[in-house]
Amino acid sequence: MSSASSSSSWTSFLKSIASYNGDLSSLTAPPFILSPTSLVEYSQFWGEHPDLLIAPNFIGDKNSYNGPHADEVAQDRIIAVTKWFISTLRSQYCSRNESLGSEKKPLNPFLGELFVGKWGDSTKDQRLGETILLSEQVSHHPPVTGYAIFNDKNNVELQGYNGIKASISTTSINVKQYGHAILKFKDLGEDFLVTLPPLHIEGLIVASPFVELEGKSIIQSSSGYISVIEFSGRGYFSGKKNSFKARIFKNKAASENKDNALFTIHGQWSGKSQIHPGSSTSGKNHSEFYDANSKDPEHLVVKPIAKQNELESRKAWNSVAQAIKSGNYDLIHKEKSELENAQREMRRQEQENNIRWDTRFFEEHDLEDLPSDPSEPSDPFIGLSIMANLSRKNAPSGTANGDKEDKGSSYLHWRFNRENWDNEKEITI
Ligand code: CLR
Repeated sequence: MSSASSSSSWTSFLKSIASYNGDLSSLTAPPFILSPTSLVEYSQFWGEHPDLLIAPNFIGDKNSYNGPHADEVAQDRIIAVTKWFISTLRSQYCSRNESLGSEKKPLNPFLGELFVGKWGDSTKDQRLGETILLSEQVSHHPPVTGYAIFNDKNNVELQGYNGIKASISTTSINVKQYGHAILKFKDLGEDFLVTLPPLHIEGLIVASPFVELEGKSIIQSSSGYISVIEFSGRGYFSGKKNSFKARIFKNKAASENKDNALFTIHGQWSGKSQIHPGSSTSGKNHSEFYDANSKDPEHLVVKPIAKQNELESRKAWNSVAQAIKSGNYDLIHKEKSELENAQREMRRQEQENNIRWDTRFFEEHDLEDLPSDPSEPSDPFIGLSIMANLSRKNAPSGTANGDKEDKGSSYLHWRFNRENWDNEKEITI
């Protein structure tokens, strides 16, 4: 056991977890477990392999759907999207352990907090072009982050939003994700829906927390093809941490029977994985799918703090982040309270004047009903969730229609408004 785990501050943290009230941000964690990074920054982990994100755009073209190789092209694209998705997981779920030694408690973003930046093009032939990230805290209570990652050269756009609900068991924190991502290849006319897996945090007793994924993620293509990705950790079917098995099917109906898998991919998302044709992973006929350690993540380029707007995360949290780095508990508390009190005062004034904070780049859409006029463009989530038999309610991500979690009466989902970005005057990349 580390000295941290026997410290009284960790013991009292574990006790505060035991009396958990549903709001993770209310846990008073000891300084050594606090991260100087706000949760609004986590959207960047979707884009740290721009080449893999854009790769499907180079497979066939818009007309491939009608050509003799239509099936091949659609299969190659869903395999490429699955590879990109697997490539995001190491950044999403291991990067704190790799850079800070353990999972940490992120700063709880304030309403309207922004995090923006770009990825350059690291290819020799410059076929990728620049990719931009816009991330915005669209709700504070409960915390919800909206994001858009777009590449105009290739007409590719990923957008989504995230929220979590956590519950506590004796040895772990269990987290369900809410929200989804939508990946659009506008030149190909093909869209993908990506659902977010549940996760849990282990290692609490020994004061070195880490994330393990569980359950599944679904990637549904508008071509019909579907990729079903199952997660498991140490002690489950493979015995290795960060394990997954992804099966690619012709469509949702085919996915009801695992023997129908056209490809089966398995391995570790934080390490190596293999792809096998068909539904078995025992044959010799396989090749490497992805190696998470073969390629470093490409980090987002963010303006220096001096050039940032007051709403931008690193500028707004700068003094808190400095205090966390210094490990001075009283200073952390003082700096944090200052920011939080200013926020409370803003909300109070808004209420007094009967106004509501306006989100900047994202807006909520009610997706309960299909558009009344069928020629009206509808949100891709509607068609894709119908194809995959997924609920459109605000249920945990990936909830199937009729599932026990498929309840509630809200069908509101956060969507990116590109025009708002095109007309933006104050926030620059
Ligand atoms: C946020 C959305 C990202 C993926 C992701 C990765 C890690 C998750 C984070 C999400 C939500 C907040 C989270 C974090 C791991 C730990 C942290 C659950 C889902 C909690 C709030 C910290 C608890 C404190 C322990 C470290 C003791 O795309």
